[in-house]
Amino acid sequence: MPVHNADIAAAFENIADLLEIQGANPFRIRAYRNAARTFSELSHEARELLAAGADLTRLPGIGDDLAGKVRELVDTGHCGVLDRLRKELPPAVTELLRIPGLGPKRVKTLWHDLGVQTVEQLAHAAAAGRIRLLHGFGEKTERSILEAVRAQADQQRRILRSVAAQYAGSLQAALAAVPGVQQVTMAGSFRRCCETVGDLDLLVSASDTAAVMRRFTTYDEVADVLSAGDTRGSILLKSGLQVDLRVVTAESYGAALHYFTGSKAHNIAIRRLGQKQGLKINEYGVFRGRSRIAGTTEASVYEALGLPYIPPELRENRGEIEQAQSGHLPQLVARADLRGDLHAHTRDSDGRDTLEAMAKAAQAQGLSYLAITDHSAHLGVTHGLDAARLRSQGEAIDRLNGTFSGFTLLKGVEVDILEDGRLALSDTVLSRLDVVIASVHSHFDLPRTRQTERLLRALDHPHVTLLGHPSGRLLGKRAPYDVDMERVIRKAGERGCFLELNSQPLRLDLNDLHCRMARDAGALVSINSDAHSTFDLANLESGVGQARRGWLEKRHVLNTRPLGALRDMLGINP
Ligand code: DGT
Ligand code: CA
Ligand code: CA
Ligand code: ZN
Repeated sequence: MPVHNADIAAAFENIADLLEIQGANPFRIRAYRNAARTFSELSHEARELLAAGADLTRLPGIGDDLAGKVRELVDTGHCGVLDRLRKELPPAVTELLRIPGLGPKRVKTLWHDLGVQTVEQLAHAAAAGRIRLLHGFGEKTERSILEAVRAQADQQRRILRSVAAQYAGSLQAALAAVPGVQQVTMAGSFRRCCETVGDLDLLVSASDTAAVMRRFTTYDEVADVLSAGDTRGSILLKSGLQVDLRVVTAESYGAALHYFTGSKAHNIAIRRLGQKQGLKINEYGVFRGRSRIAGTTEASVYEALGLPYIPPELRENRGEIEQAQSGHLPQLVARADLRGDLHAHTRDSDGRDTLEAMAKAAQAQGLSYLAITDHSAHLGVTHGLDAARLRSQGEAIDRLNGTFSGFTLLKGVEVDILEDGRLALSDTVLSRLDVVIASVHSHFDLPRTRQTERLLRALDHPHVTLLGHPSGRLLGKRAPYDVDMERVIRKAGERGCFLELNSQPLRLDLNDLHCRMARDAGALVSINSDAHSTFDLANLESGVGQARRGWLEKRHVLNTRPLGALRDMLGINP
């Protein structure tokens, strides 16, 4: 069974957790956590990179030792260190660490004093009032543990789209290889480019239905076959991801694709619109009385209703049907529209690659400019740049730019927004740069009014170009900070500042609704990779998916501008 990046990340997270409960060296623990993050965000499968002879030590935070463990996992499906740790500790104990408020010390106490080893046992103990009796715990802690357990149960049912994509690809390929298969598409929330998916919905058209079902239920990553009929089935993959399959004839493929792409709200609205025109719409086609008038392609379904094709990212019943009716659907931005990227790190701060390597990779991705925006020197940021180091990086950029043709590195920084909204670098330093990204990396839990004032003040700063990852959320890990985002977005529009759509799979920040708010407020959005290595430039693809969900067109996206126009907009001298 092939090992996916998500498996590697999970193994490393597990090792880190177990080491943490054992009270191991914090640096060692951090190394595993960083490695887990690297693999969970990597857009290429490690096993494919290895097969292609790539050197994994070029990835952020991966040295020889960790690269060796990845190879071991890929080759054998096991990791010796993890197996050993698991013998020393009950594995479910690590799940307790994921409950907000429970660190290794408390987990150890719960385990030793109450024998609590699983989240379920934890919930029982909390409900029975046994936790408040422990040393270092109180009634309040007990209550928040119970709440956290419930919140986590809701959250954990969904997985990142970028992670699901790793499983989707190989499954689709396996089914596409079955003789008689014509089309294979991942429908559902996956096709609508949602940030997270509850399950995968696979649609296949084939002449031999039984062969497709056989291949599906015997796929080598199946943990459990939940159901298997003639034309529909559901499996649970070993990763815990559920996949629903529908097999249809080529004739009704379009209607089925429309139905299973959803969203449910969009489907219902479309069906209602059909009813008004005397049409019946279901997953087999569009019918007038007994005659079938459309359904072979998705476009034909919309056409039968007198509508233009509505892209999947818009299908949330958020006004797209009305806009389609009046001929005002947005012309959504596409990856090919991006001319550059305004957020990237190098090994000068916490990135992995050199200026030159980042430039080459960006050029290979079809970009004509890349802003280098390493972190500012500040408390808690490792290797942040101060004025002197920024200056010498700028000189290196000038030298390199002299050697490129058709490509330009821009000079920038990602500067911390301090607690009170001031920036961590002086005006003089900032004024010399082309791109200043202001980001919050601390004090996430200020009260709403103070957090809002803080961001507004940062946007008022004359040298700020972009507000970085504006809400600060990490999908499934950290909630957005409490801030009046509407006001922040309006302010950016008024001030002529730009808002980042950070494309890291864990961030995708701005979210879709905020993108749309930015569009309405006249604040341009910059779709940025926030690359910490050359591999991460591929993040831009996810960012574009999110931007499309937010109704953004090419004109609403700052980095669709060619360099000359961008320079004019940012007031940079060539
Ligand atoms: P998810 O899986 O929670 O991320 O979201 P979806 O949108 O993929 O939802 P899912 O997997 O339950 O169903 C896939 C699509 O099938 C959904 O987007 C629309 C269609 N569908 C499912 N149930 C219904 C229904 O009761 N009525 C209609 N009209 N469509 C449905
Ligand atoms: Ca789904
Ligand atoms: Ca489903
Ligand atoms: Zn960054």
